[in-house]
Amino acid sequence: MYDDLSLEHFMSGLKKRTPGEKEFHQAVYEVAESVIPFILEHTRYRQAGIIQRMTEPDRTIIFRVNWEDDEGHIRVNRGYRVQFNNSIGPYKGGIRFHPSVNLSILKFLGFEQTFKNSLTTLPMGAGKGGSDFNPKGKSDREVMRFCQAFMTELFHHIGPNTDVPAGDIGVGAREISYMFGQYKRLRHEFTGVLTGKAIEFGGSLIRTEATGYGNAYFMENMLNHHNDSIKGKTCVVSGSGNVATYCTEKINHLGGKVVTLSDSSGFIYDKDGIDAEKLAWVINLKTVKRGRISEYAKHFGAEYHKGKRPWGVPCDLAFPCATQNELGEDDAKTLVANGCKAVSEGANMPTTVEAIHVLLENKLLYGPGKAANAGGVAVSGLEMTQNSIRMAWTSEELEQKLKDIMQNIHNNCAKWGKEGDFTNYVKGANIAGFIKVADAMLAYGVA
Ligand code: NDP
Ligand code: 2IT
Repeated sequence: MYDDLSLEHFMSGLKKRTPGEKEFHQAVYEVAESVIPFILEHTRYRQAGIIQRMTEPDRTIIFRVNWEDDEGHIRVNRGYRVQFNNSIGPYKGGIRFHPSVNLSILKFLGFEQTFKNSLTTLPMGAGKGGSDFNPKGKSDREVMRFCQAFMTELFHHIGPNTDVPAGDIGVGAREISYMFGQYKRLRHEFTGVLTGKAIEFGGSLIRTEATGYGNAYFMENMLNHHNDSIKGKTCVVSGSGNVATYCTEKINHLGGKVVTLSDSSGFIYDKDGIDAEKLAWVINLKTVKRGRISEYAKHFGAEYHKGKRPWGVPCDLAFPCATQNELGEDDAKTLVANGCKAVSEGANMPTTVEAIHVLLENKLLYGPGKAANAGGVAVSGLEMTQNSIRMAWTSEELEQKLKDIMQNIHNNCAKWGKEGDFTNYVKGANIAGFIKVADAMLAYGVA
């Protein structure tokens, strides 16, 4: 049945089965490019149809969410949970609230999560969920009512040993708290069913910082592996949310200088660097005042470029930390022309396939999100462990564990991605992530 396992034949079958799911096709293509040649060398994976099974979620739950806004109008949104693969642990992955959310985006994210969670070495399967609800401009009470309504359906499908969601775009501490409160009320049970909780009710220290810190550590690992480091480097970061801000913080700790941040309206360029004090101001702007990054330019007298992304600013290192497909082929060419040496992805799939090819052809060090941003879900895994043993580790212990996990992910990717003197981290991450899940699936037989 799987006689023709060429990339083209496999992708055309996938596209026929999932018409219109362009982000999902893109995520699968990026994996299949490196994993299919590996499968062709290892017939056990081919005969068992592992890649065909891995690209079909275990199940997808889609539901209506009704809620009432502050004016008393009834609003309707769509909720989702894609339970992608639980071969190596309970489904695990974030929840995204953004108007662009659709099945294709959640399937791409759930698929990526399979490899990412495997790379952490912790026992976590893969899932992703969310809604087309837009939290921007909503009052706290509206967000609360939405989160409660969302959880009123979702709670049937999740549990601490079944499926453990967390945050993603538009879902931070506030939303996790509202959802956890509703789960606890509906189930009449206090369990670690969500990660990213507040410290008072079972959250883990360092979880808030983990994705951004982990991404900076991944970059540092790639550079160290090639006899270099972040110290003294000019860095361009996109986004100004959870991942972007804590990535900036860790770059600062490691001696780099971050000169840009962005949001969906534009980017700021601060040639003097975004130091700890300015960063604290940004975190307050984004998490408390819920304002726009343009206000930074006014407040600190920096440049603001409306409607633009930051990739044209000359840099040594680039850290896309906002959203998918935010770095295209022309942006990659600009980075190369400006002498950029490495790209490490805090966001999921921020770089298009064409842009990845440009980076690899020009021998940049390129850390794909499934490896470079795995620190977030890794500390989520550590939050699950702490909930299970009913104890809490210290910040120092957790940061050391995060550092060790990122180093281990790096080394595993470097091992499988070695191409002479060059390290192809895309190939490395895909193959290293694939093996653990594939071997578990083989062990279960046809299940
Ligand atoms: P936040 O909601 O905290 O921040 C998102 C940031 O990205 C904001 O600055 C936002 O700007 C910007 N952004 C969102 N959508 C777009 C868009 N369509 N175009 C331009 N800018 C956009 O989310 P996170 O920081 O948590 O997530 C950022 C990325 O990191 C996502 O790809 C997410 O999947 C990934 N990630 C997150 C993890 C986590 O632990 N939170 C873990 C691993 C990966 P604006 O305010 O204008 O919308
Ligand atoms: O993309 C991701 O890895 C996340 N949004 C975090 C998932 C998690 O379960 O912590």
